[in-house]
Amino acid sequence: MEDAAVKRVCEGKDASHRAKKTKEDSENDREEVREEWELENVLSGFKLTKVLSDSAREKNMFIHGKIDEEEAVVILEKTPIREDTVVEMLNGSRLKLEMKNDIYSTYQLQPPPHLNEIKTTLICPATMKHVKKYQHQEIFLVEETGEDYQSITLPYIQSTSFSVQWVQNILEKKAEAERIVCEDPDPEVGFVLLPDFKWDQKQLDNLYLVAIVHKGGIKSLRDLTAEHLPLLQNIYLKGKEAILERYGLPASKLRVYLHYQPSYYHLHVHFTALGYEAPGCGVERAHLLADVIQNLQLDPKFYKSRTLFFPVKKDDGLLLKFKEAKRL
Ligand code: M7G
Repeated sequence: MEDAAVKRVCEGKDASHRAKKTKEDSENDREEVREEWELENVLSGFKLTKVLSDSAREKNMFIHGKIDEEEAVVILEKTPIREDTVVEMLNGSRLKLEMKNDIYSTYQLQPPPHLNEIKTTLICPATMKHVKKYQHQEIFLVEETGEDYQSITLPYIQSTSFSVQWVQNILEKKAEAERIVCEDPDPEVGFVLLPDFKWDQKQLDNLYLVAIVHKGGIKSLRDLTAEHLPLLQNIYLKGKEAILERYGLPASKLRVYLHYQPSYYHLHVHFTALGYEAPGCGVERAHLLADVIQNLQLDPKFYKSRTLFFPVKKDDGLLLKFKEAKRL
C-alpha cells in the first residue's frame, strides 16, 4: 500500500523546464543577469593567501585569501560550453590564429563577455574548517563500527562541525526562497528541494539539486531507522517527480544519494544527473537512497550497527581521533 505521506502533493514553484533554454531565453536571461550585476565587486579587495587546490581537467581553482581582514574562500569554475549559445559564440567571437598546417588550424577564441562567465562561490567569513575542506590533501579510508560512531565520531561532530545556518535560512525562506523547485511542508516527512549551489542551472549535464528535510535532529545516515522510511520514501518519490516535471529528466537519469560523512549534519539528499561525476559520488562516500530505504526495510536498525566506511583528509580532526583511539 502506498504511504499517505507519499501521495501528498509536492508544491512546485514553476513547472517550466528552466534549464532547457532556447536562444531567445538565453538572451532574456542575459538581460536579467545584467540587471542583477552587483554594484560593487566584493572581490576587488581580495588578497591571496594560498591556492588550496586546482584542476586543469575540472577547470576550477579553490583559493584562500582575505577580504577586509576577514578570511575568505573563493571557488572559481569554468562552466561547460552550452549548446544553446555555441553558434552565437562561434559567430560573435574574436579569433587569433595560433598555427595553421594543411587542413589543421588552432586559434585562441575570445567570446563576448556574457558567454565567458566563471561560476564563482564566495565563503566569507570562512573558518579554518572551510579552508581545510577545500585544501588538496592525502585521504584515508576510515572504518567506523556502530560503537566507533558513539565513542569517536559523535562526540567529535558535536564539538566541531559546520554551522547549518544556511539550511535553517532555506527552511525558513530567509534565503534562496525563489530557487525552491518543490516543497512538502509537512514537519515529519516534508522537505525542500532546490538547486545545490554547485550547479549554475545552465545545462542539465551537471544537474545537482539537494533535498533538505524539515524535521530537525537527524544528523546523518547513522541516525536513520525504519521510523524514517516515510520521510525517505517521500523525498525519493516527490523529488524524482519534481525533477521530471521541471527539467524533463526521468528517474533513470538520476543518481539520488546521501553522503556519509556529510559536511553538514542536517539530513539532506543529493539528486545529480547520472552522467555527471559529481564530487563525492564515489562508492566510499555516496549511499544510494534506494539502497538506504531497502536496508532499513530489511533491518530497522541497519545504520546503527553497520560498519560504515568513509574518506577523511589527512588534516581532518576526525582522522586524528580515530588514530588516538588506535582505530587506524
Ligand atoms: P554534504 O554532503 O553535507 O557536504 O552536502 P559536501 O559539501 O561535502 O558535499 C551538502 C550539499 O549542500 C553540498 O552538495 C553543497 O554544495 C550544498 N550546499 C552547501 N551550502 C553552504 C549551500 C548553500 O548555501 N545553498 C545551497 N543551495 N546548497 C548548498
